[in-house]
Amino acid sequence: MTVSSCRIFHYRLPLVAPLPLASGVIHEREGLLMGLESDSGAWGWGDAAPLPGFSREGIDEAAAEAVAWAGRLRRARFEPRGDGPVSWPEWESAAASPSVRFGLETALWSLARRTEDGTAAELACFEGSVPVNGLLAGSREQVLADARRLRDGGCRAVKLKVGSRAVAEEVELTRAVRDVLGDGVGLRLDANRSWSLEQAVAFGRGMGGAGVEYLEEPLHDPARLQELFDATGVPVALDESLLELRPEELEGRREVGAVVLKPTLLGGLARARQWAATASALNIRPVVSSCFESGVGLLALAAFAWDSTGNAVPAGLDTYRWLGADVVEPRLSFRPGAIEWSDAAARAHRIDRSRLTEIRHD
Ligand code: OSB
Ligand code: MG
Repeated sequence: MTVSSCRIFHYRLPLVAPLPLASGVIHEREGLLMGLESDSGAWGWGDAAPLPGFSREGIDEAAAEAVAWAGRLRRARFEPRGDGPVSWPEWESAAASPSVRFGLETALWSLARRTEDGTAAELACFEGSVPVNGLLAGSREQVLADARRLRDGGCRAVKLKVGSRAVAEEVELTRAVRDVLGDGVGLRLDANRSWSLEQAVAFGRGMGGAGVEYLEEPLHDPARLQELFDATGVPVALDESLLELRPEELEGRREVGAVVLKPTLLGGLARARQWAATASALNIRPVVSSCFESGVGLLALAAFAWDSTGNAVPAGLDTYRWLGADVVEPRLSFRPGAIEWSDAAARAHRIDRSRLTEIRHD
C-alpha cells in the first residue's frame, strides 16, 4: 500500500456542558483529523486531539507536527500486518507527541484494514458490542439521576468522580450511588489524585463492604498506593501514573487492580497494546478509555477495546456524551452502557467535511 495524499484538518466541536479540567474550564473541543488516501483510492482517518491540562502538547504544536508528518508520509509504502498496526520502520523509531502518534496510527490502521477488505466506509470497522462504563459527575442530584438512568438503560459498570467534596460527603454519595445501582452494576471511582493517604484511608474505611471495583488515582502521592490498599483492601487503578511508568513496572504491584489506558495520552495504539498485554499477563484489568475525542477517535478506541478485551471489560468511552456535535455524520447513537458497531454501521456514516478546516493539502 502506498499513501498518495495526507491531509490535515482542524475541528472545533461545542460541548453540551462546560467541562472542568485541571487547567480550567473548556466549552468546546478542538482537535485534528488526519486523512490518508492510498493509491487505490481508499481513505483512512485518525483523530489527534490533545486534551488541555492532560496532554503535554497543545493543539498548535500537534498541528505543526501533523503537518511535518504529512510531508514524510506522502508516497510512503506500508506493509499491513493483519489487523494490527501497520509496519513502517521509520515510524516505529520516530518521535511524535502522544496525540499525534494516536492520530497517525489510527489513520494508517484504518487505511490498511480498508485496503484489505475493500469496504468503502470512512470509519473504523469492527463487528461487536463494547460495554461502556457510564460516567457520573456533577451535583448530588445529577449524579443520582444519571445513576438511575444508566442502571435502567442496562449499564454493566459506572464510574463516579470523587474527591471534590469533603470525605464524609463522598462516602455518603458513593453509598447512595451503590444503593441505586443494585447488585448488577459495577462501581468504579476516580479521585484524580485529590487525597492525602489519611483522607483516602478514611474514605476506604467509610465505604466498608460497599462493593467498589477499584479506586482510580486516589492519592496526591502515588508512591503510597500500596499502604492505602493494605489499610483498606480496595484495589487501585492507575491512570495519570502510567505516564511515569513502563509496563514492566506493573510487576509486583499487588495493590493495582486495573490500568486505565488512554491512547491519546499514552502515545497511540501500539503502546497501549503493550500496556494491555503486560497488564493482562499480570491479572490486571486493562480498561480502554477516551479523552473526549471526536467520533473518529472514539470508534478507533472502541475497535481497540473490542480487539483487546471483547465484551469482558467495560471501557471508559462515555466521554462522547459531552460532545454537542460531531465530525461524524449522522452523529453516532449508542444505548447507555454499550457501543454497538458493525461494518454496515460504518458504511452508513461519513466524515462531515463542512465541520473541518483544512490546514494542509498536498
Ligand atoms: O480522569 O479518567 C480521567 C477523560 C479525560 C481525562 C481524564 C479522565 C477522563 C475520563 C474518561 O474519565 C472516561 C473514563 O475513563 O471512563
Ligand atoms: Mg482517571
